[in-house]
Amino acid sequence: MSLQLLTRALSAAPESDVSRETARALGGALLGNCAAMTLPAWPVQRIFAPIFGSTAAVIEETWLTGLLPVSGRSEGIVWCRSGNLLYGVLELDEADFAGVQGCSALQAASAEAYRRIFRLLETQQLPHLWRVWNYLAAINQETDGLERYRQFNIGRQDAFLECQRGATGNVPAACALGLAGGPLSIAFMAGDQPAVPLENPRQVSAYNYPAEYGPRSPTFSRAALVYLPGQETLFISGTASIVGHQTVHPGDVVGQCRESLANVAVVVEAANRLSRALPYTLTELAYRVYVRHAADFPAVQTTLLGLIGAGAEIVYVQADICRRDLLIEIEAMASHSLVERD
Ligand code: 3EB
Repeated sequence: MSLQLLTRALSAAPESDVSRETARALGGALLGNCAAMTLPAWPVQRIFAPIFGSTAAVIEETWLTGLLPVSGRSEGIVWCRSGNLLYGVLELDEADFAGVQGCSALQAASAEAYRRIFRLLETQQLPHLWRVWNYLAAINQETDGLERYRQFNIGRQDAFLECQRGATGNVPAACALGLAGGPLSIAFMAGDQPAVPLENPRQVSAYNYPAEYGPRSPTFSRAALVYLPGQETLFISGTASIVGHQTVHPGDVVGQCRESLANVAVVVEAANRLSRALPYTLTELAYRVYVRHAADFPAVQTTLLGLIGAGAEIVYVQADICRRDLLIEIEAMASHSLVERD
């Protein structure tokens, strides 16, 4: 059993079908101008957002596994399972959730999305949600007196509580970004073993954020260590320029890059204290970096390459970060093999 992330640059042409050569794809993501592309057979999260720093129109990320996957559909979730590992993608159109009393359509859709995910995981007897990728339109827009990210947080937390999962401590690693349009899109990875959740000692845990950031706290951990036979994988959540619970370096994208990466480094240290494998380093991580303003990309790239090194694997995407004053967010992952010890 193994899990490996393969990242490739593609042209946007419909005939540039994604790697059909592999029967061992669990699922993945397409980032960029992918609207015309033929979709692969496995679950794929389409992230319709400009990508930077690549001559390609589309970046394809595919999770490869060591076992032949089994796929299925459940309540709109397209999922694929390989051994005791499951990846799924769910897209919900908010318009289908309008009119629920006392609740915005986005809040209702978010709660329903997570309820469906939890139902699938119970049915598949893979109850442990490890990592979630959340995308929604116009994340910073205020409707009915509440920013849409905050509406999403209410729906998400409601579902965790309703499904008896708790909304603190043992919660998945995640990211939540805004795109120009499109459905509520959620991809997730889950397994039969609990993840080891990690927090960042420089930051208040997101699930303990004070009420000034919204009526309900976000439900995610700063990172997760997860286990497959012979392998440990580190998922680092979207990480921003936040110290304590406050945004630092507002208006200063280079300062925010440095602070975000300093936070990633602290999370890597936390991971290394609990890891059963060899230590993780910043240079070996595979990164996805979200940049709010296209004009900031050159400064972001220069700063991060200076800090991480020119060999770093970094995909840059234009997206809105969940606080208006945040200009960038960094997420990352790596896998290490586990060598049996006496
Ligand atoms: C933060 O630290 C920045 O709501 O799932 C990062 C990762 C952020 C995940 C989420 C939000 C989320 O609060 C934002």
